[in-house]
Amino acid sequence: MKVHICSHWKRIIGVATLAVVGSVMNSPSYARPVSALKAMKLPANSPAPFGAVPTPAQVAWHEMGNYAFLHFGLNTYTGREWGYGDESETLFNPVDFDANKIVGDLKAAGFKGVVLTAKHHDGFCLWPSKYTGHSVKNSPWKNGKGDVVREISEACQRAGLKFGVYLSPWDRNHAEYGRPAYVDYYHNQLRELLTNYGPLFMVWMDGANGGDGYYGGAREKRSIDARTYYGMEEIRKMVSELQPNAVIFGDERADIRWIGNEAGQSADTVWATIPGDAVTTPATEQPLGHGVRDGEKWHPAEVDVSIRPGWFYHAAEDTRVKTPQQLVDIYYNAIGRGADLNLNFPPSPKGLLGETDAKNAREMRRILDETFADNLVSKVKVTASATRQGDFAAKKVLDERRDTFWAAPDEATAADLIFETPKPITFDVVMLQEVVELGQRIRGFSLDIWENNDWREVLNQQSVGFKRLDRLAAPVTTTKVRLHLRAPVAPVLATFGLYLQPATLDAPKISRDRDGMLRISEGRGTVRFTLDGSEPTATSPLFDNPIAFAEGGTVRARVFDARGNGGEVATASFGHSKGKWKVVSVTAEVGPASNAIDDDPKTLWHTHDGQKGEIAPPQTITVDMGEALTLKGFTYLPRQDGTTRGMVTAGRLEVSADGQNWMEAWHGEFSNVAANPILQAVNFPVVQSARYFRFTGDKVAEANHIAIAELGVIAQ
Ligand code: FUL
Repeated sequence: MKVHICSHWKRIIGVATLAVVGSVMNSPSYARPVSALKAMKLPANSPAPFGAVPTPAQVAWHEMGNYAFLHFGLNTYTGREWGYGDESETLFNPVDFDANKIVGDLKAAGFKGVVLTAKHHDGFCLWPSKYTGHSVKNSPWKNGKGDVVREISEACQRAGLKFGVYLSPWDRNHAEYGRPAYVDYYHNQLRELLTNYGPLFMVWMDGANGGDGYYGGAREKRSIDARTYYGMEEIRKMVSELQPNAVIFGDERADIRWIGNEAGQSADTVWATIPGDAVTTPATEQPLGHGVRDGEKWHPAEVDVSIRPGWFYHAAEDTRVKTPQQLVDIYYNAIGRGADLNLNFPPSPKGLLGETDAKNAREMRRILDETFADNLVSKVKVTASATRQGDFAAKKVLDERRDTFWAAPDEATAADLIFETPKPITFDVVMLQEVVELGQRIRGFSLDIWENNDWREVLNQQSVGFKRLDRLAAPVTTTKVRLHLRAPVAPVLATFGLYLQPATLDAPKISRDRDGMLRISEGRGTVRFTLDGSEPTATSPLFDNPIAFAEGGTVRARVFDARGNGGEVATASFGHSKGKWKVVSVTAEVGPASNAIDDDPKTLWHTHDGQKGEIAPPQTITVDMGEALTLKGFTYLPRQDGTTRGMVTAGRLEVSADGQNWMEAWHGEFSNVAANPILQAVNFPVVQSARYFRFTGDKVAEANHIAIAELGVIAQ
């Protein structure tokens, strides 16, 4: 869970002042830095700004476009996504840590900055904070003399990348968490980071809070009200005094909002503004994902997503690194909706990025660079149906500059720009940019191409903002393009571009039916595959007919063209096939319990009766697998339909040989499933022989019932 959830954002209208809990700021020991950011110089007779506009720091952030997240810490060594707070500092020992190499890999993939998890929810600090012993200074790494924050920040400076910090407000280690003393501690830590590590472009404040934790040995649940507890006004003040060029990621009191999911998705329409009094809301509600048109506050979205399923490094995910094409899709979802992209790379326990991670990111960059190298209309004739007096000619949209632009006269709230090319052009990507300094003005646009002596519409959308990118389903060819813009005031356009994506060999589709037969779709070429986790090459076995694959494992497949060029690698992991499985019993079911073992992620076992209400956790399902298996672990797929109601966040798995005598094989937490509902693959501490298993969902993210998409086992 990323943000403080308040389902009725209107509820807090009128709350003007926020309680600042127990924090007195010491005055900084050095001269106050001055903002280096200058507002854009607007040409004479520019239209008046419309509605909310960004601050200079927000503009600088928009201009970055993409930066990289680094999730690194004790979770890297424990395999967890959320540490409990009781992990030993001695686990941290990245023997090959090389900040220049990490930052160099990110720079090569075109990232403009890095945000490092200086402290995640487990409270472990990657810098030797003077306010806690729970940090690198008590680790064996560099004999306790190391400082990851310093090394990454300096590597960024050397490489010309910007640097930012993630400082988790929720701290499962600190004894005083939940009380005023912790707020002082948090502010003190923030001040250390704002003061000692050079210029920062971002302070990333996560909103997650699962309640329970170690808390100095208390091992209990602590509840806080995130609206008032952390002293946000004080934090804002400190950041603006000590790092005036930095933006804060967080709730509506921050500068940058969350897009509402950790899957790299966005809606077709995304507004950069929100109502001035809004609080952040769950992903499914406005205004988090979509923003609100004509909102009073400029509060643009960041798309944060990991290149792997989890945020931290887990060796088991080495084969599940997102492919270059998946990363390209994410880029369009983020940058193409006026958001920035914060793509996470988790360093390994040795302290380096995964090779595939760095390679796929570079390949993503190559595809994007090839696409955007050539604006097919950059030198063509452009005319506008109406142009404002002054230096606003239509051709200004082709000079790639945001500070020179086309603008309509005040009386025109709709206008057309027509681009005529001397020779036919073929394109499948459309790019538009507004002048955000003049507000998000455009409410709708469409694009027509001239075809068979008539106009044909190929695109029709609403929001533009800092940048809009759309990909057409297939390339189109024409000699004339008409862009129609609508706005409540005179529309303004900074840049326009048409591009053609390079051809790629798409990844094949891998599937397995309930009887355990494996299928791989053909694609344009021959399909080669591996079952040992390695990348398929031109000499890997050919896939032609379905093969029996009941025991499960990892399948990787790739299409090769006639010249032997390999396309994108598809990877799919399967547990043991569920063909012989039956539900023996269930403590309650409204959505049938069999839905949890039907291999269909869309159907749910749930206990929410629309008429009678909710049946509360804990709830247990018992499954007969039809044969004795040696189990290394189990899998749980949280509900995938975009809601967190009834989503299990903690549970138990017991096993039995005869269905009578049971033994607990695992119990624990499914960390971060609410924000990132990926497949949870849990390894048992000890391998178990069993024919039966029973799963109990103990805690849920929201509401008071159980909802489960799928359960499976990992057999030897
Ligand atoms: C989430 C956190 O709970 C995750 O662990 C991760 O840090 C992600 C970026 O934000 O809400």
